[in-house]
Amino acid sequence: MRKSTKQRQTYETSIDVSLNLDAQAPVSIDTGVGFFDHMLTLFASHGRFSLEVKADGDLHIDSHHTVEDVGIVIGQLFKEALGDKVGINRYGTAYVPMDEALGFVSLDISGRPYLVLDAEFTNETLGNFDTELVREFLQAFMVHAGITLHARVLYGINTHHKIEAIFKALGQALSQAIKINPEIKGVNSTKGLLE
Ligand SMILES: [Mn+2]
Repeated sequence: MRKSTKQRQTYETSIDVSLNLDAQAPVSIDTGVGFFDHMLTLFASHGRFSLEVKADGDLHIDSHHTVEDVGIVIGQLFKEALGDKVGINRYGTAYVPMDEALGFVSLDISGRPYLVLDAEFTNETLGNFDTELVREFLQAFMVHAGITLHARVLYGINTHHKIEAIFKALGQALSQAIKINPEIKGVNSTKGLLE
């Protein structure tokens, strides 16, 4: 089974995460940041993987440390659960419409972290979630997972819809990329290694 679990404790956050790439349940998210919980739930359910997150962060400051640190741990768990990456598709791409907004994600589980994010949000906050933390989450996740990640909101009006489209697209692209493909012998690289 491709699964991994981790507890991480700092002076800013205390985080407990379990990931199973080969199960679709349970998905249970509790970070104290409602909108972020909503996004991670969509991320996991569209990604078709099981994800349990319990985070206690310094929300009396703001949601920055909590969102960033959860991104770090989820990224680490993906890297660990994927192991040597033998047989996985490696690439995934998804367009996701959410009413008037259209989100796009294309990614490569390459071992080379790189983020391209092209998105603008009108609302600075959604509940106690700062919308600039979308970048912080993606940055933390892709660095620690070793993923080349391109994310874009092509158009849209409503900030909630725009961010939701990105997280659903991220889940769907990941679900393709992590899938074991019987046609792929070894790792999907002419180099023979995905670090
Ligand atoms: Mn929603």
